[in-house]
Amino acid sequence: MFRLYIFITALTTLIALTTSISIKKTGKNWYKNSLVYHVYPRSFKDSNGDGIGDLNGITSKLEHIADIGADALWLSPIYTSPQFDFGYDVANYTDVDKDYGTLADFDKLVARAKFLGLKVILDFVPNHSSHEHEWFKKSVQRIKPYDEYYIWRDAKIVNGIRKPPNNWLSVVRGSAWEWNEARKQYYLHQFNIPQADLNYRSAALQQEMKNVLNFWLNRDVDGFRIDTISHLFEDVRFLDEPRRNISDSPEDDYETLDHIYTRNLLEIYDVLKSWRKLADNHSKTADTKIILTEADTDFAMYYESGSNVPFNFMFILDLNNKSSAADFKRLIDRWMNNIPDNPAYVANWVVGNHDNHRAAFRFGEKRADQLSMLATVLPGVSVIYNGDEIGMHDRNFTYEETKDPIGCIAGPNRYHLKSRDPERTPFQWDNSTSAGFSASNRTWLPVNSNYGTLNLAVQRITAVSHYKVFKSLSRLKRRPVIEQGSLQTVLVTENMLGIIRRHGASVVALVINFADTSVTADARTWMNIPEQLIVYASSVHSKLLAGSRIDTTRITIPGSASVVLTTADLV
Ligand SMILES: *[C@@H]1O[C@H](CO)[C@@H](O)[C@H](O)[C@H]1NC(C)=O
Ligand SMILES: *[C@@H]1O[C@H](CO)[C@@H](O)[C@H](O)[C@H]1NC(C)=O
Ligand SMILES: *[C@@H]1O[C@H](CO)[C@@H](O)[C@H](O)[C@H]1NC(C)=O
Ligand SMILES: *[C@@H]1O[C@H](CO)[C@@H](O)[C@H](O)[C@H]1NC(C)=O
Ligand SMILES: *[C@@H]1O[C@H](CO)[C@@H](O)[C@H](O)[C@H]1NC(C)=O
Ligand SMILES: *[C@@H]1O[C@H](CO)[C@@H](O)[C@H](O)[C@H]1NC(C)=O
Ligand SMILES: *[C@@H]1O[C@H](CO)[C@@H](O)[C@H](O)[C@H]1NC(C)=O
Ligand SMILES: CC(=O)N[C@H]1CO[C@H](CO)[C@@H](O)[C@@H]1O
Repeated sequence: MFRLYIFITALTTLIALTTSISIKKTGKNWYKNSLVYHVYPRSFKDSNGDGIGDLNGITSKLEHIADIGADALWLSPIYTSPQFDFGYDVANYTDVDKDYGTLADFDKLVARAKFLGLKVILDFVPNHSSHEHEWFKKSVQRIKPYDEYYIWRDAKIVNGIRKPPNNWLSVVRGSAWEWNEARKQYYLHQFNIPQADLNYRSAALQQEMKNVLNFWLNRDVDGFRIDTISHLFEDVRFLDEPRRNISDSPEDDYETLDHIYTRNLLEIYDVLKSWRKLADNHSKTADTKIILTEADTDFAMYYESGSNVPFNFMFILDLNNKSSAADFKRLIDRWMNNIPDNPAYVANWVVGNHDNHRAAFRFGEKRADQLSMLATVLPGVSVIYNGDEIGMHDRNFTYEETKDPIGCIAGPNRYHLKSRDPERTPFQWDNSTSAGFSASNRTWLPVNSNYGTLNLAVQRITAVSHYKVFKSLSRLKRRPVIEQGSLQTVLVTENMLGIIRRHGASVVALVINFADTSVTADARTWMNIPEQLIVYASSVHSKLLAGSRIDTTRITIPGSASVVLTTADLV
């Protein structure tokens, strides 16, 4: 359980014996083969018994993050916020919300993370601020330069009735415009009403956001994940967006419009480039500051504008438990082939996040390990959502229990289609009160009732567990065969996908059975791998024992199982 590496002094070796310390990756290329662990602070660990996760809680569990082999943790927003949208409505970009602690707690977290060899990445929410932000209050009063920090437009008067300036819809449903009586104008909110869109056509606002990035970089953070950057700019003509022919959605649903004037405008790339420059300014002599971006199109442009990780959401958005082996192969090949030819650009694979159902829900319990295997065996950056390393499940919510504003707004008949609460329940550390998440038995979201048997403590002492599979995968990821090896994707049979990495004489072969029943095939021939390989890791329900030898000319993979085979040098 201890991962001991390069320690120079006897003292640090002693500390390492009792602590899980990652091999610290340093230099310009540190991120290229990294494992990024996404922490949802509200649900990770509560240190003060108020039922809400906090920074000191995260600090107390950093060893777990180092233990599973992560290189970096990315924190969902911790900034001051009325928590209408749980931190995605920022009221002060340079302070920590009282729910989560203080700036001093943050500094302690960073110091401890650095000690453990972990990098710290913050969420940056540039698309909008809370309407409780000082800037918004000053903007309402037309105080310069704040008057231009948000998108304000006059009403359109139709037959004497005040109407929003155009037909734009909010992502959560309904008009994207909200009337402000004090300023006598509408302001734009592409998300919820309390989340006012910032105006990036204001130079003063752009400088303000740079100050925010500098503030955190000066506190030693290693980079940012930039939230829904595709919504940063709107077309200045403010024309109506065309309707799409969608019959089964309410007419004020976001999906009913074609968002040609509000999404993915080219100006985004200039802002991103300016943030890249700023970040590079802080890493002239240090490790690269990483920028991860959430965007839905044209990821080549994001690479070229300075994003190290334009999130690849294929496992979440494009593939599901009905997808075939061929679907996976096609999409993996497409992504790899579309990365612009530049050694600075590496692939990335997102297994899950706080906005989507968990991997174990999307693909089913038996296939929960499969995505972690793909994300770690494929080249590049793996992005894991907290809890996926132990195969946590979604929790089923009633409408009355629902907290996520998107779920609440959708109403009792549709909340289950929109709410993100199911994947945000507290982390299941052990079988004590509230799964060890909190000393209180009243937590901000209920703990999943399966925590007595599904928790980290039990998986640490069980011979075969998601935790152990995950840990062995992250160990493998650090080997040259994953870091530098070649990649080949093969359809072994209609239902069997093979991913092969080779480096010198080392071979890693991930074999996935997409059928519900077992499949036997000649993997040796189709994948061109050695006749004898060793089971390095296998999905929890597969019954293929790690360490056993496999004859690849007649390999049998149980239904829905996946297995990582390697040459003996890698075991
Ligand atoms: C944000 O919080 C910091 C630290 O508490 C404070 O100094 C600053 O004035 C606040 N900024 C705004 C815009 O409210
Ligand atoms: C929407 O449907 C109408 C009538 O069925 C059709 O004329 C129009 O071309 C369709 N628009 C799109 C964008 O498909
Ligand atoms: C980079 O740093 C220098 C000196 O610290 C500063 O003058 C310059 O404005 C910075 N550039 C950016 C893009 O932040
Ligand atoms: C497939 O996923 C859906 C949800 O996306 C789920 O309802 C269904 O149970 C899953 N099927 C299996 C076999 O896991
Ligand atoms: C989840 O809850 C809803 C509403 O209470 C119920 O209709 C549904 O059957 C439940 N699903 C599962 C998998 O328990
Ligand atoms: C709780 O977990 C501990 C080990 O972490 C185990 O010894 C104990 O039996 C478990 N209790 C129950 C009720 O499952
Ligand atoms: C929660 O804790 C309180 C106080 O310790 C206790 O009285 C109560 O029975 C507990 N409730 C549950 C559901 O465990
Ligand atoms: C709109 C927004 O808030 N962008 C991020 C930007 O805001 C939404 C709200 O979640 C967040 O969910 C997004 O993640």
